Amino acid sequence: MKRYLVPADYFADPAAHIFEGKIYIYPSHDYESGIPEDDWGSHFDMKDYHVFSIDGDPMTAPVIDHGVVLDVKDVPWATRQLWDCDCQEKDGKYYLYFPAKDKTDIFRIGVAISDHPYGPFTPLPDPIRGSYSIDQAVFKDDDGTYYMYFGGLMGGQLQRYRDNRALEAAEFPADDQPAIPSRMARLSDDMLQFAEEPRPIVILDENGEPLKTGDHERRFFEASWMHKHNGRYYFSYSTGDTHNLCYAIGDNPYGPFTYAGKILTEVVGWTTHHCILEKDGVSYLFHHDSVPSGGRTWLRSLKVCPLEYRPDGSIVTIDGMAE
Ligand code: FUB
Repeated sequence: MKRYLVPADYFADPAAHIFEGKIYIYPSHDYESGIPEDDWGSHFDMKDYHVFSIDGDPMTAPVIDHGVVLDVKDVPWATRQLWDCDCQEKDGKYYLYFPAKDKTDIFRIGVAISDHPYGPFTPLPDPIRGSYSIDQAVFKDDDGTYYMYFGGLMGGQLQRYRDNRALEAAEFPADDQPAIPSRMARLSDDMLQFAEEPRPIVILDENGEPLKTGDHERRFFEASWMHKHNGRYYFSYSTGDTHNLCYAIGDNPYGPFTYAGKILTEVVGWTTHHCILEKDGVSYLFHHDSVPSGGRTWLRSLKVCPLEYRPDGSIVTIDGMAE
C-alpha cells in the first residue's frame, strides 16, 4: 500500500528526517520547463525548493507545504538545476545541502542555513570547498558526527572525477574494472565544509570483490542514502539505467559495504530515488515515480510506503509497480 504525498504538484528525490517531533521532507521541485530530454538531465531544470512536514503517521496524516524555502536566483554562485537536497540540524540551526550548476556549468554542493526546519534558508556565498557532483545525503551518527554521501553518474558528472580531481575528459572504466564509486566525507564541526578529503564508497560482492562497471543491475549510479538499523550501516542507492534501488551493509560509516539486495524494483519514469526513515518503530520508504504525470520522467510525484526487515536484517523488496 503506497501513498502519494503531494498530488497537486510534482516533487521528487525525497530526504526525510524527524525534527521537533515531526517528519520533515526535503524534495526536488519538478516543473514543465519545456527543455528537451537528453542523457545529461537538462530537462531536470528545477529552480526552487519547498519543505513539507507531517505530524503523525506518514501513510495517513495531513502533509503541510511550507512553501518556497530557497530559490536559485538567491544563490550567488549557482545558475541552474537545483537537484536533490537534504537537511540536518545541529545546535538549533538547520543546514540545507543542495547541488546546483555553477557559472562554469559544473555541479557543486552548497549550504543554506535556517533557524527552523521549515526554512526559509539563507544560502552561503560559495559552495563547499572541493565539492563536486550531486545527490548529497547527510547522515548523523549516534555519536553526533555528520557524514555527507554524494555523487551521481552521467548528468551528475561523477565520471569526470578521480581521487577528487577533475579529469581532462569524462572516463568510464572498462566493464571488468571496479565501478565508479559514490563518495563520502565527514563534515566540519560548523557543518559548512568537508572535514576530510572525500573517500570512495566500496561496495563488495558475495566474493568480497568490488562491484564492476559492467554490473549495471547492482553497481552505484546516484541517489546515496545512509541509515542505521540494529547497529549496522545501510548504504542505499539507485542503479540508474537499470532503475533499481539497492542497498549494501557495513559495520562503520566509511564502509566497505557488502551488497545485500534490492529495496525497490523499477518504477514508472527513468529515475528512482529514495530515503528511509523510522518513526515510532515503523520504517518507511519515501520515493517517487512518474505515474501521475503519465510517465513524463521529469515530472515526478512523491510516495511513501512501509518498509520491512527480516530478522537477519535484510530488507523485503518492494514492487515498484504495485499500487
Ligand atoms: O532530480 C534530478 C536527479 O534525478 C536527481 O539528482 C537524481 O537522483 C535523479 O532522481
